[in-house]
Amino acid sequence: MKVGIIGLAQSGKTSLYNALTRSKVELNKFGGTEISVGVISVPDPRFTHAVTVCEPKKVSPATIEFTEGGARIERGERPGSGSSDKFGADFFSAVRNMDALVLVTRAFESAEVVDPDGGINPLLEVQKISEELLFADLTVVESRLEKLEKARLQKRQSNAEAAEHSVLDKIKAHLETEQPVRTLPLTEDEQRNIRSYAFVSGKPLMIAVNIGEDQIGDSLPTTLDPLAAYAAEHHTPLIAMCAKVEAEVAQMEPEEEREFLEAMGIAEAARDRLIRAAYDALGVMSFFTVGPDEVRAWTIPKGCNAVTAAGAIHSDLSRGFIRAEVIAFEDLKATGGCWDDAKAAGKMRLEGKEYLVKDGDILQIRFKV
Ligand SMILES: Nc1nc2c(ncn2[C@@H]2O[C@H](COP(=O)(O)OP(=O)(O)OP(=O)(O)O)[C@@H](O)[C@H]2O)c(=O)[nH]1
Ligand SMILES: [Mg+2]
Repeated sequence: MKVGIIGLAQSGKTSLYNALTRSKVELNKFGGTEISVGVISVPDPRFTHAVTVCEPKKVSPATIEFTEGGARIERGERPGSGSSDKFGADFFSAVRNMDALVLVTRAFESAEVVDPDGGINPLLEVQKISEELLFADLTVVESRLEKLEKARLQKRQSNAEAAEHSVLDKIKAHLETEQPVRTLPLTEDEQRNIRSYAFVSGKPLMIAVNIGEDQIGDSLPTTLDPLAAYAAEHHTPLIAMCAKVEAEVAQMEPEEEREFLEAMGIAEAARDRLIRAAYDALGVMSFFTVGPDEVRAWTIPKGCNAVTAAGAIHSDLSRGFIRAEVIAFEDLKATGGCWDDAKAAGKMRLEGKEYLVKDGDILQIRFKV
């Protein structure tokens, strides 16, 4: 799963990247252009348990890849100069191949960092970037529609193009009401028709509001009420974190990090909260394969059936699917052993193609190709 970190200049993107990936990328005062990519393992107590009881030769947890740096947006010049924030072409190419986006917005006050024009306004930053994402998609849609329309008038439009035309018409109308592609309900066929466009406003979005050290606490500072209302209205997860502090403690050993966060009144690291939000926003879950050779976590869409899950492992497994052998995680845990012990205890079920895989299920696929 690829997650891109975006946001205006000096909002705390690199700090957040460092916090998430436990890296030490230098904070460049004038804005760096280098791109950082970091992969982290997704912490999951079920996975940890399976590793403990199975003692496998190889351990393959679920991972998330964070990308930062290619999607920096220059803030505009001083008020009255007529220029606005700059979204370069590289911004959109960086964003296009991500599965989800984290939008960092600045709420922290700092004497060391120049305030944005018009003062600190995290909601405005979010609105600006969201508008740009919509606008980028609208530009793509309009230029494609122009070509499709020409073909239609010349009566040389294929059926596939006609189908594409009608979805793009729908999307255009939706974007013109200032709503992102993400919120437009589309059928599976329609989604397939437009997949190659990788619309940027269609990507699951999370907002990470970068609060100051003095704003850390149990509840969101009231100054963020408008942002919270916006996030709720747009069904967008909102995560408040102090990137500077989180980046500092990310350099510690996990145990020490937890103690430090606790002492500062932070119940859970931003990293863990963000991972959960990403899973929710993407609508994905995990199943596991376990054994003495490897314990591995697989990421699949929620509500997917056994044959689709098998296909996530290998296309041969979905093609030649016979049955899925399933052990519920709780059953594996209760027997205290690995696959063979749970199976010997009668905890293994045989399921067919249509079985809806549950979060945490442990699978073995019987297949023949
Ligand atoms: N006080 C305070 N300062 C912060 C916080 N987060 C970031 N900063 C400071 O803000 C400045 C910008 O942080 P970066 O993480 O480099 O922000 P960025 O978005 O990557 O900046 P560019 O790459 O230039 O666009 C640095 O000087 C940070 O130390 C915070 O939570 N509190
Ligand atoms: Mg940076």
